[in-house]
Parts: sequence; C-alpha cells; structure tokens
Amino acid sequence: MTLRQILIHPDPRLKKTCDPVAEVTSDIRKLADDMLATMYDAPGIGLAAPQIGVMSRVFVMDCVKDENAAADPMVFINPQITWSSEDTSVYEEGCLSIPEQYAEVTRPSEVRLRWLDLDGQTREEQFDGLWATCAQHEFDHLNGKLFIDYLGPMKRKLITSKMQKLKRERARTAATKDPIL
Ligand code: K2U
Ligand code: ZN
Repeated sequence: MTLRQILIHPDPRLKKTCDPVAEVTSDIRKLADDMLATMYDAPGIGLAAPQIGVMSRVFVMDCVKDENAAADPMVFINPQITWSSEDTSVYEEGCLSIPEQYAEVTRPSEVRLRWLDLDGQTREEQFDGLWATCAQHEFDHLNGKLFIDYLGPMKRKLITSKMQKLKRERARTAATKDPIL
C-alpha cells in the first residue's frame, strides 16, 4: 500500500463529478488499499477517491467508534443512495481536504446505499448515525460537493480564505526544504 497526498480545498478536482468504475480490477483494489491506508493515517473515518486526485466513483469508510474495537473498513464502488429518511440529524462535520475547519450540517438521519464491493458483488445496506452522515459526506465528494457548500456564503468564503493561506504557507515551507538550486 502507498500513502497518497490528500488534496486541499480549493482545488478544481474536488469540484468535479467523478466517473463510474467500468470494472473492478486489480488497479481498483490497489486504489482502495491506498485509500484505506491514507484514511487511517490521516486519521479519518472516510475518504473519497477525488480527495487523492483520482476522479473515480469510489469511497472508503470505517466509522468504528471504539478505537479498541476491530477495524471495519468498507469499500464502496459506484455507490447509489436508494433511499433517505425524512428525519434529519445535525452533525459537526469536518473534512480531510479542509483541515481543522468544522461546521454543523443537517442531513437525512438514515440512508440506504447500493454499491459494488471489491469482489464486484452488488451490496445494499441501510446506515444510521455517524455511518449515515459519513456515507453522505463521501457520496457528496463523488459529485464535487463539499460540506462547506451547505454553509452560508460568508462562512464558506472565510473557510476558503483560511485554506488558501494554509496552502501558501505549505508551499513556502516545501520551497525552503527543497529550494530549487
Ligand atoms: O471525507 C472526508 O474528508 C473524511 C471525513 C469524513 C467525515 C466527515 C464528517 C462527518 C463524518 C465523517 C473525515 O473523516 S473528517 C474527520 C471526522 C471524524 C469524525 C467526525 C467528523 C469528522
Ligand atoms: Zn470530506
């Protein structure tokens, strides 16, 4: 497995709609392996392929809350949301592509997903709680939507400005470490 770099907002790749996976190949299985390793290393409880610059409809999730419990990694290929509850829940969300920024987002409390697993088998399952929130957050990434898109324009602009400053600082630090001779 390989740890991949996580793109930071604003980045045009994070706003694109991703392409369906035509076939579950060994390349897709390698991608999923790298995504899970990158997610655990971050650490996070979900990660979508466009966050590492791969414009494919794949996301991974592991919302096991108890760090002593066994990991329960899930890989979702070409996921579809087939049902959403009318009831809603509010979670303070974050995003690995928008580090250290959090805001409350209201989403359906439960969702039912249909997807292809790594064996190419069709799966369908209903999620609630943090799993439901995480799945919807990752599904949004596949359609170029970020959690800040649910916020007002002022808050969204403030967070985007903070990320632009962070990217400038990271670029300066990288340049001082590896100056072009
Ligand atoms: O897509 C991502 O950036 C991964 C998120 C997934 C996530 C966001 C909001 C709510 C649930 C899941 C990262 O795991 S952010 C870290 C995190 C962890 C627990 C709760 C909220 C955010
Ligand atoms: Zn995210």
